[in-house]
Amino acid sequence: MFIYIFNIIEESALSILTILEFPDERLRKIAKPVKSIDSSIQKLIDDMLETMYYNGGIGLAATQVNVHLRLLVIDTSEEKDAPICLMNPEIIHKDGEFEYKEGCLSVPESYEKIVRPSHIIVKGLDRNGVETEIEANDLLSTCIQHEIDHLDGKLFVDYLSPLKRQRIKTKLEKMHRLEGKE
Ligand code: GNR
Ligand code: NI
Repeated sequence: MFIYIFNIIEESALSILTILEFPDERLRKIAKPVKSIDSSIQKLIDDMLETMYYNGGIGLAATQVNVHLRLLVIDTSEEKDAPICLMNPEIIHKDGEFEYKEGCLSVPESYEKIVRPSHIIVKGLDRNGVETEIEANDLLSTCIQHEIDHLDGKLFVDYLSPLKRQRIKTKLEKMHRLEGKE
Protein backbone atom coordinates (compact mmCIF):
# COMPACT_ATOMS: atom_id res chain seq x y z
CA MET A 1 0.00 0.00 0.00
CA PHE A 2 2.70 2.55 0.97
CA ILE A 3 4.82 1.50 -1.94
CA TYR A 4 1.83 1.98 -4.25
CA ILE A 5 1.21 5.53 -2.96
CA PHE A 6 4.93 6.29 -3.25
CA ASN A 7 4.91 5.15 -6.87
CA ILE A 8 2.01 7.47 -7.74
CA ILE A 9 3.83 10.44 -6.19
CA GLU A 10 7.10 9.45 -7.81
CA GLU A 11 5.58 9.13 -11.28
CA SER A 12 3.89 12.52 -11.16
CA ALA A 13 6.78 14.50 -9.67
CA LEU A 14 8.26 16.97 -12.15
CA SER A 15 12.01 17.40 -12.47
CA ILE A 16 14.14 20.41 -13.30
CA LEU A 17 16.51 19.17 -15.99
CA THR A 18 20.13 20.22 -16.49
CA ILE A 19 20.67 22.50 -19.50
CA LEU A 20 23.79 21.98 -21.64
CA GLU A 21 25.82 25.11 -22.29
CA PHE A 22 27.85 26.31 -25.29
CA PRO A 23 30.44 25.16 -26.37
CA ASP A 24 29.27 21.67 -25.26
CA GLU A 25 29.54 19.44 -28.37
CA ARG A 26 26.31 17.63 -27.46
CA LEU A 27 24.45 20.80 -28.53
CA ARG A 28 25.69 19.99 -32.08
CA LYS A 29 23.89 16.63 -32.35
CA ILE A 30 21.06 16.34 -34.89
CA ALA A 31 17.87 15.23 -33.10
CA LYS A 32 15.90 12.22 -34.39
CA PRO A 33 12.14 12.22 -35.08
CA VAL A 34 9.83 11.20 -32.22
CA LYS A 35 8.40 7.82 -33.27
CA SER A 36 5.82 7.07 -30.60
CA ILE A 37 4.16 9.28 -28.03
CA ASP A 38 3.91 7.46 -24.72
CA SER A 39 3.84 8.53 -21.06
CA SER A 40 7.64 8.83 -20.91
CA ILE A 41 7.58 11.40 -23.75
CA GLN A 42 4.75 13.27 -22.00
CA LYS A 43 6.77 13.28 -18.74
CA LEU A 44 9.72 14.69 -20.72
CA ILE A 45 7.48 17.43 -22.19
CA ASP A 46 6.21 18.35 -18.71
CA ASP A 47 9.75 18.35 -17.26
CA MET A 48 10.95 20.54 -20.16
CA LEU A 49 8.12 23.05 -19.54
CA GLU A 50 8.96 23.07 -15.81
CA THR A 51 12.67 23.55 -16.63
CA MET A 52 11.87 26.37 -19.09
CA TYR A 53 9.63 28.24 -16.58
CA TYR A 54 12.11 27.67 -13.72
CA ASN A 55 14.90 29.26 -15.78
CA GLY A 56 12.73 32.13 -17.06
CA GLY A 57 12.95 31.03 -20.70
CA ILE A 58 10.32 31.37 -23.43
CA GLY A 59 11.33 28.15 -25.21
CA LEU A 60 13.33 24.97 -24.78
CA ALA A 61 14.43 22.25 -27.21
CA ALA A 62 15.05 18.64 -26.11
CA THR A 63 18.65 18.91 -27.39
CA GLN A 64 19.34 21.44 -24.62
CA VAL A 65 18.52 18.83 -21.95
CA ASN A 66 20.63 16.20 -23.76
CA VAL A 67 17.66 14.34 -25.27
CA HIS A 68 18.20 14.09 -29.01
CA LEU A 69 14.58 13.89 -30.15
CA ARG A 70 12.72 16.43 -32.31
CA LEU A 71 10.67 17.99 -29.56
CA LEU A 72 10.31 21.59 -28.38
CA VAL A 73 8.27 23.57 -25.88
CA ILE A 74 7.45 27.30 -25.98
CA ASP A 75 5.49 29.84 -23.96
CA THR A 76 5.79 33.44 -25.14
CA SER A 77 2.71 34.62 -23.21
CA GLU A 78 2.99 37.39 -20.59
CA GLU A 79 1.13 35.33 -17.99
CA LYS A 80 3.19 32.16 -18.64
CA ASP A 81 -0.04 30.25 -19.01
CA ALA A 82 0.03 29.25 -22.70
CA PRO A 83 2.44 26.31 -23.11
CA ILE A 84 2.96 25.00 -26.64
CA CYS A 85 4.54 21.64 -27.41
CA LEU A 86 5.59 20.62 -30.89
CA MET A 87 7.13 17.35 -32.05
CA ASN A 88 8.74 16.72 -35.44
CA PRO A 89 8.24 20.38 -36.42
CA GLU A 90 8.50 21.39 -40.08
CA ILE A 91 8.40 24.93 -41.39
CA ILE A 92 6.14 24.82 -44.45
CA HIS A 93 6.09 28.56 -45.18
CA LYS A 94 8.25 31.55 -44.29
CA ASP A 95 8.39 35.19 -45.36
CA GLY A 96 9.36 38.66 -44.20
CA GLU A 97 12.10 39.79 -41.84
CA PHE A 98 12.13 40.43 -38.12
CA GLU A 99 15.09 41.52 -36.00
CA TYR A 100 15.21 40.56 -32.34
CA LYS A 101 17.83 40.59 -29.62
CA GLU A 102 18.05 36.85 -28.95
CA GLY A 103 19.22 35.04 -25.88
CA CYS A 104 19.56 31.34 -25.15
CA LEU A 105 19.51 29.29 -21.95
CA SER A 106 22.46 27.35 -23.43
CA VAL A 107 24.41 30.60 -23.99
CA PRO A 108 23.88 32.42 -20.68
CA GLU A 109 24.35 36.19 -20.44
CA SER A 110 24.81 36.87 -24.17
CA TYR A 111 22.19 38.72 -26.19
CA GLU A 112 22.62 39.60 -29.86
CA LYS A 113 20.41 40.97 -32.64
CA ILE A 114 19.50 38.28 -35.18
CA VAL A 115 17.36 38.67 -38.33
CA ARG A 116 14.98 35.82 -39.22
CA PRO A 117 11.80 35.43 -41.27
CA SER A 118 9.00 37.30 -39.43
CA HIS A 119 6.11 35.07 -40.48
CA ILE A 120 6.09 31.27 -40.56
CA ILE A 121 3.67 28.38 -40.76
CA VAL A 122 4.95 25.30 -38.96
CA LYS A 123 3.36 21.87 -38.78
CA GLY A 124 4.02 19.09 -36.29
CA LEU A 125 2.48 16.92 -33.60
CA ASP A 126 1.06 18.26 -30.33
CA ARG A 127 1.42 16.69 -26.84
CA ASN A 128 -1.13 14.01 -27.77
CA GLY A 129 0.40 13.21 -31.15
CA VAL A 130 -2.28 15.08 -33.07
CA GLU A 131 -1.11 16.86 -36.28
CA THR A 132 -1.26 20.64 -35.81
CA GLU A 133 -0.32 23.77 -37.70
CA ILE A 134 0.84 26.96 -36.05
CA GLU A 135 0.96 30.31 -37.84
CA ALA A 136 3.38 32.60 -36.03
CA ASN A 137 4.68 36.15 -36.29
CA ASP A 138 7.57 38.14 -34.77
CA LEU A 139 8.53 36.86 -31.29
CA LEU A 140 6.74 33.49 -31.52
CA SER A 141 8.07 32.98 -35.05
CA THR A 142 11.62 33.83 -33.88
CA CYS A 143 11.32 31.50 -30.92
CA ILE A 144 10.06 28.54 -32.97
CA GLN A 145 12.93 29.00 -35.47
CA HIS A 146 15.46 29.29 -32.61
CA GLU A 147 14.16 25.99 -31.13
CA ILE A 148 14.14 24.16 -34.49
CA ASP A 149 17.75 25.32 -34.98
CA HIS A 150 18.63 23.57 -31.67
CA LEU A 151 17.16 20.31 -33.03
CA ASP A 152 19.52 20.69 -36.01
CA GLY A 153 22.53 21.31 -33.75
CA LYS A 154 22.53 25.03 -34.49
CA LEU A 155 22.86 27.93 -32.02
CA PHE A 156 22.11 31.65 -32.42
CA VAL A 157 25.85 32.36 -32.02
CA ASP A 158 26.36 30.63 -35.40
CA TYR A 159 24.75 33.70 -37.06
CA LEU A 160 27.36 36.03 -35.51
CA SER A 161 30.83 36.90 -36.80
CA PRO A 162 33.58 34.39 -35.87
CA LEU A 163 35.10 37.08 -33.62
CA LYS A 164 31.89 37.63 -31.62
CA ARG A 165 31.31 33.86 -31.38
CA GLN A 166 34.87 33.29 -30.13
CA ARG A 167 34.48 36.02 -27.48
CA ILE A 168 31.30 34.36 -26.18
CA LYS A 169 33.01 30.94 -26.18
CA THR A 170 36.00 32.23 -24.21
CA LYS A 171 33.72 34.01 -21.70
CA LEU A 172 31.64 30.87 -21.09
CA GLU A 173 34.68 28.57 -20.85
CA LYS A 174 36.06 30.89 -18.17
CA MET A 175 32.68 30.90 -16.34
CA HIS A 176 32.55 27.09 -16.48
CA ARG A 177 36.07 26.80 -15.04
CA LEU A 178 35.16 29.14 -12.17
CA GLU A 179 31.97 27.13 -11.53
CA GLY A 180 33.99 23.90 -11.64
CA LYS A 181 31.94 22.65 -14.60
CA GLU A 182 35.28 21.83 -16.30
O1 GNR B 1 14.38 32.30 -23.25
C1 GNR B 1 14.70 32.49 -24.43
N1 GNR B 1 14.53 33.71 -24.99
C2 GNR B 1 14.67 33.95 -26.34
C3 GNR B 1 14.75 35.28 -26.76
C4 GNR B 1 14.86 35.56 -28.09
C5 GNR B 1 14.89 34.55 -29.02
C6 GNR B 1 14.82 33.24 -28.63
C7 GNR B 1 14.71 32.94 -27.29
S1 GNR B 1 14.61 31.29 -26.79
C8 GNR B 1 15.32 31.40 -25.21
C9 GNR B 1 15.25 30.07 -24.50
C10 GNR B 1 16.12 29.09 -25.25
O2 GNR B 1 17.31 29.04 -25.16
N2 GNR B 1 15.52 28.29 -26.08
O3 GNR B 1 16.23 27.44 -26.81
NI1 NI C 1 18.15 28.40 -27.08
